Amino acid sequence: MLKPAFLYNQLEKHGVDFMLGVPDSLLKHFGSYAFDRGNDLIAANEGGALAIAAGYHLASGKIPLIYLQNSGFGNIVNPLTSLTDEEVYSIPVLIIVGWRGQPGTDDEPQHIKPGKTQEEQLKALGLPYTILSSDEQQVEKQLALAFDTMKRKSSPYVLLVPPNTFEGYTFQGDSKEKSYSLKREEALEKLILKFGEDDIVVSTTGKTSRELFELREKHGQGHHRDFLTVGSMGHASQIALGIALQKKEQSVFCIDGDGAMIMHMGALAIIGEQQPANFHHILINNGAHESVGGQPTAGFTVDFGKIAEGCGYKKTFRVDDLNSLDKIFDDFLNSKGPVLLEIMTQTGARSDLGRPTLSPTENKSNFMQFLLEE
Ligand SMILES: Cc1ncc(C[n+]2csc(CCOP(=O)(O)OP(=O)(O)O)c2C)c(N)n1
Repeated sequence: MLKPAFLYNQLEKHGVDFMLGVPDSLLKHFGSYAFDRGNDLIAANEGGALAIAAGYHLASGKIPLIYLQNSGFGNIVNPLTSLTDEEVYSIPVLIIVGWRGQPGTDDEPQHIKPGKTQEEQLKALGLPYTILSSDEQQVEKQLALAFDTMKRKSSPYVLLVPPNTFEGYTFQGDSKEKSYSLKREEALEKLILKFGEDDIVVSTTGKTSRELFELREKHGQGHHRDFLTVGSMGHASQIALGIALQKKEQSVFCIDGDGAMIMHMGALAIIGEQQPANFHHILINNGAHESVGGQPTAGFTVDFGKIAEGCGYKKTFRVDDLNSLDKIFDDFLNSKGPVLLEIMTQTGARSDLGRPTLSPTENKSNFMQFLLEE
């Protein structure tokens, strides 16, 4: 296995002094190592990371590095093809991509298609790439070729990183980090006990949906009311909006994460503009991309309440303990939407947290049956 420090030092030898990205579970050891060494810029989304890197190159002439999970590859295709591409501005950027769903490995359904098509996508885009080795000598050679190619062609180069490439590294974290006493799972448990039989729930990507699934099991509530957004990070609120506009007689609850909300924050503007009266947006804000290693988001520096109000939400609430959640919940529920409830929590999850045992298509069928029944 490859030591994150080894790759980091090699990159520094090639003159890389600007690294940023969107966290990924496969790259968490490298990303955390880089973060702890001062590379503390986490982008809103992968396209944003590439654009920031392009700006850095324009201002320094040097080659930056971005890292991302292949789920987010779609988010960089636009700036890859219309900004950094050789036929446009021709900007060199080293792009490290965590290869979830690599053929021959076991992974969750939402990672199968991105994994299976990853190499074909790179070929179709004409992007030079290599599969990162875990052997140090090999890596040195691979980097020499990557930097030579980037300098020669003045365009991006991709290092694809298969599962289990990196040795472990324990994230030291952000010293600015605040801590709240409430756990995400405790907040979710309180919420599902408050939701009614007819309430529709759309939950965000990562551990929120996994915890929601297990809590429904624990309380014998069934899973038919929940749409688990296992992929498509940042889009849960727009799925919920699409539902809310059709199901005006039912309350729709979107349970979002701070990383996900920031990833596609424009969604709030459209919810505010559409004014769905039945739209109840719940943000679980732990200030981190907790599901993939805990690297910080801008969640604790953003005033989400003000943003939502500025976008046209009718009312916003913010709580950081179960008592306050209890007290304000009826007001939140009975307020005309769109409304936002921000729940401040700590990071962390149970080590034995499982994954949904229903497939996405089973989830969809049960959910649609619930939505379409008279
Ligand atoms: C487009 C995209 N980029 C990255 C990922 C990897 N990913 C899965 S969950 C997650 C973190 C989500 O953070 P947040 O919404 O704050 O929820 P938390 O994990 O903290 O509960 C990330 C980055 C992804 N699934 N899709």
